Amino acid sequence: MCGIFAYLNYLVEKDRRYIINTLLTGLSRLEYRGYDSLAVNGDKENEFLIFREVGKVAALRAKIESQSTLDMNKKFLSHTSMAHTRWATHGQPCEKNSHPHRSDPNNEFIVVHNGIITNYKELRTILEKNGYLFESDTDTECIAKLAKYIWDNHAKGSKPTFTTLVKAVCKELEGAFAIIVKSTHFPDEVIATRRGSPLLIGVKTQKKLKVDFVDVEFGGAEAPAAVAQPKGNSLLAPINPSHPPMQRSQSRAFLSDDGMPQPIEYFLASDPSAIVEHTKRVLYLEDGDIAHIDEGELHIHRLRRDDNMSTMRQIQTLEMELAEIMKGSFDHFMQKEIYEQPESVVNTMRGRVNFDTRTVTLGGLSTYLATIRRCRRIVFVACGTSYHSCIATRAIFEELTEIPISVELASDFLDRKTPIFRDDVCVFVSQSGETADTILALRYCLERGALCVGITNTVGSSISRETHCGVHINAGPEIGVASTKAYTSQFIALVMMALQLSEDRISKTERRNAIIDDLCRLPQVIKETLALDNELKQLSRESLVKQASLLIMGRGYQNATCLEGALKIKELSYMHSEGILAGELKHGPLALIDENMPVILIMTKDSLYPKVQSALQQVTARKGHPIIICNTNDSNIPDKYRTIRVPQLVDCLQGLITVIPLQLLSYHIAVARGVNVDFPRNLAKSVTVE
Ligand code: UD2
Ligand code: GLU
Ligand code: MG
Repeated sequence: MCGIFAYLNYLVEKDRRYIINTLLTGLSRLEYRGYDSLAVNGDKENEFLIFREVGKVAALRAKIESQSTLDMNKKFLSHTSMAHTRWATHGQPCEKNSHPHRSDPNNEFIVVHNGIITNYKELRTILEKNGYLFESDTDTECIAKLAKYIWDNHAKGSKPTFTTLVKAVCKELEGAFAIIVKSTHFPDEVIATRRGSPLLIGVKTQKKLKVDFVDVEFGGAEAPAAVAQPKGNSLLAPINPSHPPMQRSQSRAFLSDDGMPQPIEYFLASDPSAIVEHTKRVLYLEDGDIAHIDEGELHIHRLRRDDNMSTMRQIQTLEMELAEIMKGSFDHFMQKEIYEQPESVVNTMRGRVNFDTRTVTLGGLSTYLATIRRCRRIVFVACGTSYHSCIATRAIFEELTEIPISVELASDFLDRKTPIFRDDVCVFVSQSGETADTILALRYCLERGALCVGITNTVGSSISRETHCGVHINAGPEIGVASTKAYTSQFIALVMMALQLSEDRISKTERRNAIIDDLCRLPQVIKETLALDNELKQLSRESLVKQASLLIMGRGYQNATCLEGALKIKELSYMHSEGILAGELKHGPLALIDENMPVILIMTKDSLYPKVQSALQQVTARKGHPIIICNTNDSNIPDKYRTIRVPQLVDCLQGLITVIPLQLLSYHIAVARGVNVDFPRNLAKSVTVE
């Protein structure tokens, strides 16, 4: 795991040797892999020394010790320093990519970071456009550059405070982070903040500290009290056990009892193991907390939810520009997101699937695997597209884990007051992590003592926070209301979960290997499928735009694709569409078929192929003319049928590919019908009402 460690001493004299040693020991306490680096103050005012080394902490220690010009006995009465051990998500493990990252050669802002900034590409593009030169391949670097950008854009007399500045930076960041920021503009101050990734602060003093609740610095409405109680007791320390419950509208300050400056040391880390040897008085930061340490005092501010950024005009321009840049050469976000899938599926698997050893490791589930394997059944709960991702993976989940699975629509699950027990595992799938029905179902299951697992795209969302554990799908921000890349990423996250749960089943090894090998091919295969775009556009204009209705049929693994495809058509083009299980045809839907009813039939090569062929016969016998989605290598399809040919994958992953032509078709039909694709009528991106 990656790690952050920082050390501050105020009015406590320490020499450089002690400081460096403290940092190195802190780093070695954090489980590390990859490489390490740290920054300490130099000899001159406002100079940071940065040491980087690829490999173990010992190598870093040796490197620092070999610096003969460094006066290790130099004393600092007050000093701030930080260190980082990196688990690379963006860019190779090498010196250039190691933290801290800087805003510029003068280190006006330096940052260490754990986590992933999912919108770093867009930020980087805009910052580069504004003349900021990037030095690494990391996502982290955009944080430092962004801080400087915002700083530079304030006129001389009206520069922001350090806290305001970091708040403004955080507002632009998407994804997960714990960061520590240091700046030459605010010597000896440090800001630490987090969203999704852990960060805590240890405090060491001789005298007592008092906790004060001060009104927010800029007045105005702060974020309303969060619905969820923070997990656990965030204030473990005996700093002031009798403090009143914290109001979200206040900022907390930890001050000396008598108001006089007092000697104090602070230890910041991503894990308590690096702190315990120094002090037991620790404070866990919560998401959105901004900790500011200055002159020995610690102030905790809240990131405001609906900040009126009137003092920060350039941020708004930044946001507008960002939206434009993000859309790039695409006409709509939805189109862009469909095209992003070769990349987003990789992000979902990054650091989790090892294609060489054919293993899957979901960090978020690791400590819960045994419990999940022991459970009586797994209940999936979701709405809309997320529900379809559960349907799509149910069969492979059952096959690999041999645990009974049920899939529930959240609203119906609640309506039925479904019985849930302590030995159930409930999995909640939601792109935004804020879907109201799903959250209510989650709380219902929490009350009944079930283990609750989240699958979400949004770090820090309600579902991510309130579940016991889970998996972030890391698909990057999805802006189009109709979900596309989140569907494929949820699908993959669920398959990865099934793979990991079954890793102890030797009998499934061959099957697992086949799946992992095809996961590796996914980006390429998705690209090949996207190449059908022009053909699909033409098809939609020629045969579908003017229709009143469209039936999409298939069975087995393709049932979910039918449902999802029909949902896309409905929500985007306002055309009636239905996903039909081909096995059910004769029990009713066949009555709809005649020569005028448009039908798409999904007939890919898996064990159910013969059964789908018989469905095709049933349809043609009623004069239907289905368009057939089939595999590129399928030579059985008579020429009279119009086909959409997609590459073949192992049966349980095929749905990741067959859904893409339907995403594109629905997009083109909607555009041709003049619908605002990114904002279809009556729908919202995340449905936060019941
Ligand atoms: C974590 C880091 C990632 C990288 C990686 C290195 C975060 C958010 N992720 O990814 O950036 O450093 O480690 O190994 O810092 N969780 C829930 N409910 C949900 C989703 C997640 O409780 O709906 C929990 C999950 O159990 C875990 C944490 O959130 O404790 C992070 O989940 P993740 O899937 O991002 O974890 P991981 O290990 O892939
Ligand atoms: N995403 C950052 C990087 O690749 C930080 C990784 C970490 O958490 O260590 O540098
Ligand atoms: Mg959680």
